[in-house]
Amino acid sequence: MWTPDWLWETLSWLGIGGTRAKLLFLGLDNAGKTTLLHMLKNGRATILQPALHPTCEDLTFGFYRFTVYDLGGHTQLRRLWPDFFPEASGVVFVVDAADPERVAESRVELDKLLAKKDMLSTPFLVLGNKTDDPNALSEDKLRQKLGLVQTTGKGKVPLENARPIELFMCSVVERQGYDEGIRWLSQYL
Ligand SMILES: Nc1nc2c(ncn2[C@@H]2O[C@H](COP(=O)(O)OP(=O)(O)OP(=O)(O)O)[C@@H](O)[C@H]2O)c(=O)[nH]1
Ligand SMILES: [Mg+2]
Repeated sequence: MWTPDWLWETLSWLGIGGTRAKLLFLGLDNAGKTTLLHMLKNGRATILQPALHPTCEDLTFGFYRFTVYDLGGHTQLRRLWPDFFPEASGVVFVVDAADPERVAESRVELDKLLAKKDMLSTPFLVLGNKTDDPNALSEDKLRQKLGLVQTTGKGKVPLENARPIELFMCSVVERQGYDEGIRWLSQYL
């Protein structure tokens, strides 16, 4: 069962716990990484330019405090991603579910990340973003296309030997779905 929000917030306010985990926001350009970061930090979506360089923000999410590295998804910026792997407590990999033609490219990048030696036990939250868009793939279709058929499970699942990985569908602009995903990820940090 989930810890209720009020308890997390009270513990955080009392300064009990509240580890600062390092999260990497990864995924193709235009997936919605920076929109998510701004929503988590400021509670609203801002009009944003594509990333020109990696950025870093501290934020609080209930009981947890995160340092988030938003690394930018353009091809040139993807080359910088490995520099951040050794530090990562967890990865949030954002996929534009409303751009089915680029899901295969997302899968290539995701598979490369999952195979990296320095992240073999790093938990991965995959967010299928933009469910508000009528072109968005269903969760089942996105799972198939990303090869995420056998995943950890969405509940509070005990850590076994396998790396935790799960797909959550979301719409950042409509503030839906990502909270559950980040809560899920937090239990493994
Ligand atoms: N419809 C819809 N659009 C979204 C959503 N989230 C983000 N967007 C839009 O997607 C576009 C790209 O968002 P960004 O957050 O800049 O994408 P990014 O992943 O940071 O891209 P790079 O910085 O290039 O790596 C913007 O026009 C956002 O407004 C969503 O939930 N629904
Ligand atoms: Mg960005």
